[in-house]
Amino acid sequence: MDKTKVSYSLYLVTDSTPAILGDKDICHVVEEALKGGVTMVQYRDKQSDTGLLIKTAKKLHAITKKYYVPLLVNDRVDVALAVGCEGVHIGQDDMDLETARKLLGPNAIIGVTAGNVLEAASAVEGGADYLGIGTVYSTATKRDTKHMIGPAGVRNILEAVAVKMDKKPHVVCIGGIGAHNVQRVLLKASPPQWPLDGVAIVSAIMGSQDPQQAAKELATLVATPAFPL
Ligand code: TZP
Ligand code: MG
Repeated sequence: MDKTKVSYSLYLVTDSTPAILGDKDICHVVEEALKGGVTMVQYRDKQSDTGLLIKTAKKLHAITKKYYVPLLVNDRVDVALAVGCEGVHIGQDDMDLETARKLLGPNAIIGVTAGNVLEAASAVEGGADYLGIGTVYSTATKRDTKHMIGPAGVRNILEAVAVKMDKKPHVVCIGGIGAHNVQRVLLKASPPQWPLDGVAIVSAIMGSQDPQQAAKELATLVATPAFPL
């Protein structure tokens, strides 16, 4: 897959916990979301052991490939390598970007979580393909988040990094985003010199009883810029 052709506009991040996935099948939910229009998928599973992670990631990869959508694995470079999927998403406590790039190679998509200017600048410097900025709003999906930065916080980070760096990787934001606020978030979080490419979403799709419809609605909203009122 040519990583320069990838769209970051509606980025689905999975969750396997009963609170969000319930008794639904992860592969079914992801396929429905792909039919609805998600453009990128991250397999995020903090509970399963390595064997199950690899097994599930392989199944998900067989599905995402049918839709020409990249699959990334959260945290685990070893799982991404085992599966041969398109990349990884690493946080500040995971494997460092330089090592991940060495292991995965130049064609892999590597995304990095950034919650402040320092983290974002170092990810840009290190050659991240995209930044996942957040947490935007408080969310039950990630309870360990200490502070929420809001759309203005995302914008401030991008503005500050833009003046220091020539490189501008793709950027999405994450945390508490759904159909009710996605247009406002994109509008308020995007500085003119470095607009967001899209949003990353967990519960608004994974927790929906109709993930295809949820993704469809979000895809339409993301493609329809809000008016600055
Ligand atoms: N990182 C920051 S917030 C978050 C992650 C993985 C979870 C976002 O979940 P939701 O359900 O889209 O608010
Ligand atoms: Mg992580």
